[in-house]
Amino acid sequence: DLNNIQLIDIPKITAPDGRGNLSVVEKDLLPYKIKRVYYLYDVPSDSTRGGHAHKQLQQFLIAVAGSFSVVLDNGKERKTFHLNRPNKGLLIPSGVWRELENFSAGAVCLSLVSEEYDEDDYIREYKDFKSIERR
Ligand code: T46
Repeated sequence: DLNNIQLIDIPKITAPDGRGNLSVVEKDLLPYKIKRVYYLYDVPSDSTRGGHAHKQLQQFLIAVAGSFSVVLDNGKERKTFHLNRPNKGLLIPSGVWRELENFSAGAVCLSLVSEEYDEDDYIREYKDFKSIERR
């Protein structure tokens, strides 16, 4: 059910003396151990990233700079999330189709991931995704 997916607050520490903010992802925030970190940047505003689902992998996406949209699809419904704050993150469970779009200039999408890179974990054809989700 996509209604269980919400943006999660990342604790923010504001320096009392105007030195700015710091946000921290500690181990209890995510339901998995982080095995990999990658980030998307220099993404043209008209490009789409993602366009696949994962069999096992879970991930936490953060717009550490700029903004973008994440469209999630569980085979029955679609929901769009707007990520535009460095202290909010989107936890995407396995088995959910995702598309990232509308990248602003300078946007950086940080991804904290539960698995090592494995092309076999990807479902890259939407029709394959639909047929798996229907089972
Ligand atoms: C996701 C979205 C948000 C690697 O070699 N190692 C890696 O860890 C990753 C993530 C990718 N790659 C290679 C595989 C492709 O040849 O980098 C190339 C681009 O990967 P991909 O087309 O999967 O990129 P995105 O931005 O569409 O998807 C990525 C992640 O793969 C995916 O898990 O959810 O970012």
